[in-house]
Amino acid sequence: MKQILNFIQGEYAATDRLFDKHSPLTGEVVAQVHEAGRAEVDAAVAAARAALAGPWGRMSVAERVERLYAVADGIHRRFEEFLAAECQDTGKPRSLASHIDIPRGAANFKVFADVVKNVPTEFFETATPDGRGAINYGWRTPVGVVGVVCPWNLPLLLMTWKVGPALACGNTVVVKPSEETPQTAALLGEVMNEAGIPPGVYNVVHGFGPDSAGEFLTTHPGVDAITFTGETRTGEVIMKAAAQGARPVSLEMGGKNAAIVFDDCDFDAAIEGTMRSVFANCGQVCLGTERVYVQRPLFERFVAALKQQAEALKLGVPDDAATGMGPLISKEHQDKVLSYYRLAAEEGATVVTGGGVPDMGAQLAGGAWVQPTIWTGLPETARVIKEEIFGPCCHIAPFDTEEEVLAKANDNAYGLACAIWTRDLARAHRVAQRMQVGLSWVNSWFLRDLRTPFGGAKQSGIGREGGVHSLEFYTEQKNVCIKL
Ligand code: NAD
Ligand code: 6OD
Repeated sequence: MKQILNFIQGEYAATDRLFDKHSPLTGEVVAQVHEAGRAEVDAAVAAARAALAGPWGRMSVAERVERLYAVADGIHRRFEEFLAAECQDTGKPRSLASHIDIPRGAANFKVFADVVKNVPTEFFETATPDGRGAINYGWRTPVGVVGVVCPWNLPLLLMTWKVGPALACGNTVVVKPSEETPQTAALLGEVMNEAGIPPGVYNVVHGFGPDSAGEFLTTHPGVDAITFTGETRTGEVIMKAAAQGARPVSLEMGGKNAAIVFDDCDFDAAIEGTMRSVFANCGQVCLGTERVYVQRPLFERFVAALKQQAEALKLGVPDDAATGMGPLISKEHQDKVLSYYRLAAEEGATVVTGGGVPDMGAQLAGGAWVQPTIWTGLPETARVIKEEIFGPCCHIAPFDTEEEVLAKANDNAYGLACAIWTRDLARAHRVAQRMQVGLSWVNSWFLRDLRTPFGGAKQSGIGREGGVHSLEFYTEQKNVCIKL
């Protein structure tokens, strides 16, 4: 059986507490993961702290940048291994992981290396009473040991989205991957060694949240800052943990994102984009759409077209090039999504398509499969409209006016992202600016430029990462004032 080990001080570390990793495709055990206890978390944090004082802490920005480029190259060189590991852990189509997850894993190192290489510093010339003046400049130092707690939906992408900028800024990290997706974080340890990243700079501890590696890491006094991606409820717990020692947190959390389709849109583009935003990664994307609002003249046509395309989606295994959608991450998550499928019916939804479990044949019967699902007819107060489901499903509702749709789309506790489909440029700006979200896409979805501020409003997050915004979190900026 494949063994997934912790990675501490540049070496793989076994423990005597093993848990099973199940395939989302079949339910069978595909690996055993070595759970880190307090001792391993202590060792990882100690290694990360020691590395701050070692060669890593003394490296110039240029030297760090070269090594981060080498990490990016290493991911590309071992692309097939990362791809196989990610697909085995998540069950997602190879076509998706090879276009998004793995290339972004490499890009997250390259882009943030470029950011730190090119970022200017603040400089002020200051008048003094004696007329000689002073100069002031900003100087960035690493925050120290960063605890990185990750979800399972885009494992390598979201982990490196934190580790890339953290290392670029000179920090060291202890990563806690999701218990569902331990493999790519562990594999990255080898790449770090090959790229000449000193031991202790990148550490990985496996396990769960409460009373396990997640809690041990986030409550550890040796951790200077915590960056987290996951559910809002977990983020609240982590924020409390970070309060001990007044440590900074960056929280990227849940969403219940709206798509707004105006009747002047490019219809085919809106359907294509909405198909991706609802069903990509089996709906397990924090930025994904679960609420679609369509202007009334287009409503019936839109529902019919989305239904037709959802029914044409081929569910299948990662290696089949025809696969458009894989399974959910786990049986536990399948239970959650199916409970919302039942709730939608109880709340009075019309099921346009789906709503249950597909027949995948005997070989895949143990997997976490659900049907792509579309509903109409729910009141805005329904829980299915309000709560994050994180599955391949959406509710479509008609609207008449811009004011009406803004009020509906904004009436939610989350505020992560939205997608607006219109050819009216003035309206696009108006609506994008009035949406209470961190990211408004117009005529697109998941079109990413890593230099832009990324994060959520309301209960979707605290803080912004991306480009120079990541430096705000991963560095301590001091003012140096020199009297001339
Ligand atoms: P989760 O909150 O259940 O788990 C995330 C991580 O936190 C896991 O590693 C888990 O082990 C750990 N954890 C759980 N409880 C903990 C605790 N008490 N202390 C410390 N660590 C703990 O989230 P998930 O189910 O893995 O991911 C899905 C969620 O993530 C969805 O809500 C989704 O919207 C959100 N998400 C948000 C973004 C974003 O950028 N805003 C991106 C991806 C996913
Ligand atoms: O693209 C990114 O940088 C990012 N953080 C995406 C988040 C996706 C959520 O599932």
